[in-house]
Amino acid sequence: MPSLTVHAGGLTLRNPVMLAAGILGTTGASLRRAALAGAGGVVTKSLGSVPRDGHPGPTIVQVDCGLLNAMGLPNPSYKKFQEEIDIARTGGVPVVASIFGSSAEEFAGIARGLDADAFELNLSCPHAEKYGSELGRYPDLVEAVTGAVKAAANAPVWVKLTPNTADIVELGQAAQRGGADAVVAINTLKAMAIDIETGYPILGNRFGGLSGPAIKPVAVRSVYDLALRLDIPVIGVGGVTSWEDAVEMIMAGACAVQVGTALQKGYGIFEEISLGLARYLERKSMTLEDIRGMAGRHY
Ligand code: RRO
Repeated sequence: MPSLTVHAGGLTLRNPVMLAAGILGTTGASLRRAALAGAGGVVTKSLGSVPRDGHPGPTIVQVDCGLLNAMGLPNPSYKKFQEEIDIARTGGVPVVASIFGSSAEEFAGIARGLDADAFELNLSCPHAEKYGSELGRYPDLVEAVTGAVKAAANAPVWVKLTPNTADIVELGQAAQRGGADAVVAINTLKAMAIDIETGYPILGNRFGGLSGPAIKPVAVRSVYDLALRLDIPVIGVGGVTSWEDAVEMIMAGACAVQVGTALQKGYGIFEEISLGLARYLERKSMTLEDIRGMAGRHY
């Protein structure tokens, strides 16, 4: 079987199929389980500087084409999560801490106080006042936050970008100027659902983020544009459900992919995607490097 090892944004991954932020990342045990099930790396639920309950329920609704969530950044604070990261690390793969704040200083403070294998800056949650895309849609703020965390952190810094913008490449370029080791594209698309019997929005927060198969073409296009224009690696996330999706994302230019909503199928998804990817490469007599960015070389 061809090697699936990748060097992505300052980390070495035994395979390019990672657990995405926000899914099963709330305990060390579930992160470890994803690692033992075959994930090449795992990302925690986003961590802030103080404990947070999140939005009122309902916080998740299944729609025809994917999943709509407005969790609202619930987390016990980064200080209380260090022991979970230490447990997650016993799974034997890199543990990436997703972090959020409302200013460059708050982000930097968390990165300084947390021991993780890399940081993924959440500059893209689509539905939290003062956080996420409320900062992350401004290139100057993306650059400032990235620069502050790079100066504070002793681990690689990845920046997760929002698709809820006119030009995601501008945001990627800002992250690159700030010194990011990689960008991660994309977070969820701002969306909503309405109960037609009552006329009420279904989510407690009214608006939420759409994930799953519906957003995969948006993610593929975003990864493609970013990979063509940036010098730093791009990690692809958004609707990856099968090994074919992973191949498509890598052909768009991704070094690695993250799987979130498809975890509804169970932990077996990691091995299923890795195995499918390896068999595909073997059948085509190609390596991961051969197919990475292939779609961009045809024009
Ligand atoms: O917690 C959430 O509601 C959430 C976050 Br932090 C995010 O980045 N993306 C998302 O869809 N939901």
